[in-house]
Amino acid sequence: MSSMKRLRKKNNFQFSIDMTYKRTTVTSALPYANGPVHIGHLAGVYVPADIYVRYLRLKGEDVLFIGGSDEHGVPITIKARREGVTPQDIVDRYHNLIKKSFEEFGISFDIYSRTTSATHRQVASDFFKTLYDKDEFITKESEQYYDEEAGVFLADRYITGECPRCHEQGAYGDQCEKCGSTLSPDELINPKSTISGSVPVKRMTKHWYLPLDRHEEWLRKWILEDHKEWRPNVYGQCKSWLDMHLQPRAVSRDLDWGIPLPIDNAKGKVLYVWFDAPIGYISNTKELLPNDWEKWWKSPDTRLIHFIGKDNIVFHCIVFPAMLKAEGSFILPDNVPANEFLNLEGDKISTSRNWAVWLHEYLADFPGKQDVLRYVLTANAPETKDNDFTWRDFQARNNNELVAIYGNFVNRTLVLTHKYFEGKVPERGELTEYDNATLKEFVDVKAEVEKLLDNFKFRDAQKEAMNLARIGNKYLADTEPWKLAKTDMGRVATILNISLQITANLAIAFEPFLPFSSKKLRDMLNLTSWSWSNLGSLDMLPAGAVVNKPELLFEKIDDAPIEAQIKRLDEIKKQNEEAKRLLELQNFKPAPVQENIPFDQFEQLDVRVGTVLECSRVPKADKLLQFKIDDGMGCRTIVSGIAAWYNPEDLVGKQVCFVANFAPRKLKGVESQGMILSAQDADGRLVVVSPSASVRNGVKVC
Ligand code: B3M
Ligand code: ZN
Repeated sequence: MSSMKRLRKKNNFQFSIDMTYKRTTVTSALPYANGPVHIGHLAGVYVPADIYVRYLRLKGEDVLFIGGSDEHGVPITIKARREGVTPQDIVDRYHNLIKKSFEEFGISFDIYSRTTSATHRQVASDFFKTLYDKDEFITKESEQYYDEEAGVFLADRYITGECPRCHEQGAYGDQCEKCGSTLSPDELINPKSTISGSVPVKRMTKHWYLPLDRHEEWLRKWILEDHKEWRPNVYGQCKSWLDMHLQPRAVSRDLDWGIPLPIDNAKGKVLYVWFDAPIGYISNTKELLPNDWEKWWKSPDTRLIHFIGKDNIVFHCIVFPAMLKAEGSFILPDNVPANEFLNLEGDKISTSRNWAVWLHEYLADFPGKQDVLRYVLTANAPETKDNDFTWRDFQARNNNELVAIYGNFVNRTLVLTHKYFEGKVPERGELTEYDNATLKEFVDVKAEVEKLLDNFKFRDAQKEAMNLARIGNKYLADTEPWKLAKTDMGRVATILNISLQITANLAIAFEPFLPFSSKKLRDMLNLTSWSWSNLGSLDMLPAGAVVNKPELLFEKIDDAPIEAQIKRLDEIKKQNEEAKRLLELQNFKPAPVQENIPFDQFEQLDVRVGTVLECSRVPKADKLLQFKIDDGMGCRTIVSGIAAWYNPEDLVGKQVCFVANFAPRKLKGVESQGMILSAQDADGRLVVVSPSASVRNGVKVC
């Protein structure tokens, strides 16, 4: 039986309680099998889950790590339709790619299965049926959009139209991607079905709902009172949901892709993807342990931990627990350490805009460097707020931390051991005060790493592990064994013995974080048995044991591959901007014509032609150009906001049209005596208006 002290916050002071448990079930969100996985997935969910599981395993605890692909839902059917293949083709393709990426990055699932498996279909059906038989659902009839040509009900994503807020064309029935508003299909102006292009009609349909309102009371107590130790972002999101009060949630859909409702009179209905997906955790456990799965889900001495991203909080903290409770025989999650999002070079990661670092591409570009990415993603883990991944930071952390601190210490220790002791661990003599002080620091690190890992603070825990390497590096630098070699080999032996023990400790401390490097290091040290309890021990390598010649644990990363990545992203950004511009041009509709005016009102406007004599940028104003115009009477200065679209020298000598009778006004300290006329294109570009043939400067435009 393992026991752990857990900090809980109550009434603003912290107290700890003793909890005992026998085993831990760890799940990580099931990624949708409609695209490859990227660094955001790894940083947000899979690396932290894997660190935690490896840590528990090292401690000798009983733990099961469950993963799998989420293979239902509308986006998969849309992708299939677009490519002219079946949804099964799509999920087969991506399930295998995702599974392989996780394996390559050392995400040590006990099982990675999928929600199209036969076991899952059965488990999810049975789960629904149990709730149905227990009267845990209600049904409601409502009007939904229906495509009469295609003969199907339309999921919100299948309806597009004009956004009622920003008037963007092509907004979806659930969201406008331009302005980010959450929409309902009813709000769209001129809705159209994306399947047939026809105008959808409303039709009555019946659905099954989980009445979350019935569960509100116990959820409120269970989360808000009993789980104050949950991360503030998780607790806060739950609180705001509960404060708004819970509504019944539909658990069925009219769709031909998914798990059919296992009841009569429900033809064409499947389980809503968010109903079946979390049950996937259970099915995958059952697939792995057909005869022994129940204790991992039903035994009160099992802890259940869900690793997820912030967009999945409500499903894991409110909806799934309500499902489990309604079923009646399951335990509830003990903690849900959800992360915020990871951005890439300052912008939100986006699959549709290809703004991501895909794991399979990373591995092709940086073969063998899985641990470097794991390290950098944990160092920047978005645990409390959104965080940013940049290639420069990636390079700096590799070169200045992994290579310069961890790798350097290990390498120096092993090189010196081979130089002075032929690769054998030397005897340790009497310890000095300085040795003892170093060892004390290093034992403290163990306690600190543990406390942090127990509280899901992976980023700080890794920092502490790196401190161990820092302590080692400093120890070697301060004791300088290479200088003592001529005079005091006994002392050199002690120093290297201690350094070697620290090295062995590093292999353990980093195993949850950097499993590939830890394995390499253990092999170098010929360390065959180890566990978390050895951490802090000074006797992992007995005197006389042989260590191998060092290989580099980490290699320096040069500028060239980093610049290549940055260039790739720059190109993607340019392509995205160009695509957006083309779309804007395509969707252009002329602005409505303004109200009529009398002719004399037009005559009041004095528009003339002049020649540009000089043109230059206005200092400290990146939008403005400053012109000297020959207006036929002399030279006038005009400032114009067209700098984004012109090189100043290209305009010199051109004739332009300008308004001559505006009162002068100062722009960024320059007095402008008029306004140059431009046409504004659909994408916002300004194009200067010129007469189609040369005319005298100063003539009027009429
Ligand atoms: N597939 C959403 C996501 O990938 C969803 C998670 C399911 S966890 C049961 O973000
Ligand atoms: Zn909009």
